[in-house]
Amino acid sequence: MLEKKLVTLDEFVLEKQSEFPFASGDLTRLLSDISLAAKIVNREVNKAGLVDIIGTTGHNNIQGEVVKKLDVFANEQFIHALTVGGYCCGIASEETDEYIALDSPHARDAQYIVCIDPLDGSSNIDVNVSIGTIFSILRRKSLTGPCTLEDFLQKGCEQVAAGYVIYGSSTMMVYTTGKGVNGFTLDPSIGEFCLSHPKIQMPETGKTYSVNQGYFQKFEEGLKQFIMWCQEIDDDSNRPYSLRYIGSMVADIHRNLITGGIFIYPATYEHPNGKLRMLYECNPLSFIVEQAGGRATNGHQKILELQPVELHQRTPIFMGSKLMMDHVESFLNDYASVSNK
Ligand code: AHM
Ligand code: MG
Repeated sequence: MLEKKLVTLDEFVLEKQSEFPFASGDLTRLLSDISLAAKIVNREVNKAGLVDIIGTTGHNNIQGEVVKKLDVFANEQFIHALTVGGYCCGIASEETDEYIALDSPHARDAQYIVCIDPLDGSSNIDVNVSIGTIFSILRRKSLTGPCTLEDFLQKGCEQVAAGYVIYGSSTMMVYTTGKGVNGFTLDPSIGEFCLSHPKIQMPETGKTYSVNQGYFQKFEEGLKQFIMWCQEIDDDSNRPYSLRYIGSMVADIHRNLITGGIFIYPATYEHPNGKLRMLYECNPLSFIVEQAGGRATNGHQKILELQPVELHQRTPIFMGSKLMMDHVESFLNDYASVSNK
């Protein structure tokens, strides 16, 4: 019997390049730079528990190298890979206050901008729970020379590509270039991401809602009502739903993408813009969810249509299976006039 041929991420991306007329190959190389950095980060994530044995932040490890906090390490790896690659002219990272304009002769005139959260779910790093990397790729607006802030402040619908890496029970990279969503699992024995989840489609509805319910009292009335509705017993709609909240957005979204569900990080009365960042958390994951057939909004407007005005802007976010999104939005609308506090 013939064995099925493994398709690696690099092969797949290269093959798909032909779907874009006049493609220069730069996006292909950019994705390859990101996946290389992800493999290096994955190696360190897998060793995270050994930090207690070989030293902690600021201490020397056995090789005499300084051991860094993983999120700092991940940030450096992605920035390094993108800088030496030379296929993007600027990077915005959750870990750096200002954007980085790359100024090597090649990078200055590169066409792409990358927004990245190098290691999301940082509170889970020390406790062996899944964490992730999220990235968004935009085409620059300025024509040439060093990139500008305006190059970063683009609506999510302008994204050329977006993806995430989940460092979980296995490591996966999931990405879209606006023609569906595909997932690749890292085979550690050959060090390659291999196509494992082609054409991911999010189920129209699910049985899972993901929200930090500890903050229930701080939510707007419509959301409280939706959560109580999720908990009601109703055989026809398969309720009560299950609450699953990992506190790592990538992991919560990944599960919901595969099995159906809704993820919510809403406004609270203290934080009207919620917690999550538009450019490198909400936009890329919304692009993926929409490409897989789901929806993503701030409760009222599509995330991908919001105009960012600052680099680290936050937005409330609701994203998931279509029918569950319809339900939550109708609760939000019905109770819109009930004041919070
Ligand atoms: P981080 O970028 O500091 O890691 O924060 C983002 C994370 C998300 O992955 C997750 O959904 C959320 O913060 C959890 O926040 P909370 O603990 O408030 O529920
Ligand atoms: Mg983050």
